Amino acid sequence: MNVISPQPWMLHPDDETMSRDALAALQLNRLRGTLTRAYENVPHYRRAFDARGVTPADLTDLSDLRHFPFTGKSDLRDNYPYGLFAVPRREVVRVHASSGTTGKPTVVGYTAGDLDCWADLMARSMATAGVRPDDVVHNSYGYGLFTGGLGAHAGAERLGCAVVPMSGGNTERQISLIMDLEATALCATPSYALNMAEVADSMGIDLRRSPLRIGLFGAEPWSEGMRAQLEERLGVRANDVYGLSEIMGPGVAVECPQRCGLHGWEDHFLFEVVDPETLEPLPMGSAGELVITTLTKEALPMIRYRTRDITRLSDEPCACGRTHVRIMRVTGRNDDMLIIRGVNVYPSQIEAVMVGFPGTTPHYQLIVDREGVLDTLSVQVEAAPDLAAEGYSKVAADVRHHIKSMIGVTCGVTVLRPGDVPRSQGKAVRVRDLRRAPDRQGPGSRGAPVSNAP
Ligand code: DLL
Repeated sequence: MNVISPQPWMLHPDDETMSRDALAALQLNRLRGTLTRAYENVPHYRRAFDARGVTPADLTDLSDLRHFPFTGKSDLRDNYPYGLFAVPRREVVRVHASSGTTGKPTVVGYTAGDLDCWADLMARSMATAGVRPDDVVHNSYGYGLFTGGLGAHAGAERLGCAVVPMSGGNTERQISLIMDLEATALCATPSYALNMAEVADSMGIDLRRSPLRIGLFGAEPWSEGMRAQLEERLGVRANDVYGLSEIMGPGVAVECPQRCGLHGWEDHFLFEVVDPETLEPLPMGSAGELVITTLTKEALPMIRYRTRDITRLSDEPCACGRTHVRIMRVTGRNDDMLIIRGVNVYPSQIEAVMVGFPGTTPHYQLIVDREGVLDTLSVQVEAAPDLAAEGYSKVAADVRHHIKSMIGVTCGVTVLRPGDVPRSQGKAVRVRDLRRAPDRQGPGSRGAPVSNAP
């Protein structure tokens, strides 16, 4: 285990500033080991490699990874619950699961070594974002099967912080405890953090006057507008943290103070961006789907896992001194994309247009429906508390016009009264897709998607 370095801003300076050549050599070595363990211990990988006519011995260079098969969420489902595990069950000491939108959950597992590594990487991520050992970390990520709560908890403890293990919900109590225990760092989804700011306001508490100074927000897409709102209302510096259960949980990548993308920890993960249609790897800098291969995971090695997250990578040197690749802010998932009358729309684009819009609050929902053969989009946005009822229709028309001119999509806009858009307790539900409502479909079909909120 790494110990805290004398340079307070880097927890693992040797690892975080490794030359790109040294990183590539380490990756090649670790990748060979991972492919071999997967091939030898996981029947699914053996079958998938055989079907592509490759064996671990075919990897002589990192670029050879392109010949190996992808892994998707459906492979986890098809091998539910333990079929992709590469170690005997007695070596697994923890499982987590995500509820997903339909059917069986996705189960992931960890050896004691995996948990140790995760705590290290989450501690490294927190330190990179600016959290320090003397911080009091109020952790509002959900505890339980969701990886957010226990992942952030272990990282904060490993860094040496005092952790308040709150989980989500019971928001008034959370606000009181933030004040009483003098929390200096907040871990939460950005939508829940905004909910907390609102509840604090209603309690007459100004969180900007509290000792809170830093926020570590992730688990869902959020915009620069949302960042501005969170910084203004909570009085924190808001940093982005990324991760996913299939790969580990939170701590796969994090923003450093330069805020020019999230450093993805390449000593433990190999990042590719592929064209979502052709699945061909794209050159550094191109936008596409993020694909991640684990390099050190023992219980659940993942080979070329298709995250569905849309982003691009940058290996330009970062002023912070860290050499690890930067993953640009994830703005959405390719399975989130809506096609409205031929225009591709990501919910995050709507958020980028709307958050901070005069006369509204940053709470919104998108309703997708179908009229005949055409998909329709309507946006429900909430009126600011000081907006008079007579002003609603003008705000609706302005938002509609703005969305049309910025994104090119025509949508209906309804302005709801303050408090009428449901508040997030974890991951926000931004889209209600009525096209898949149960009463619109035949027997055996699935219902409308629900959030995989913790
Ligand atoms: O959300 C792990 C996590 C917990 C990350 C706490 C950060 C903080 P899952 O529930 O498996 O794991 O969901 C993973 O959430 O593929 C993205 O689509 C989305 N996501 C996670 N972090 C971000 C982020 C956790 N910073 C899925 N920005 C991922 C945008 C994010 N999307």
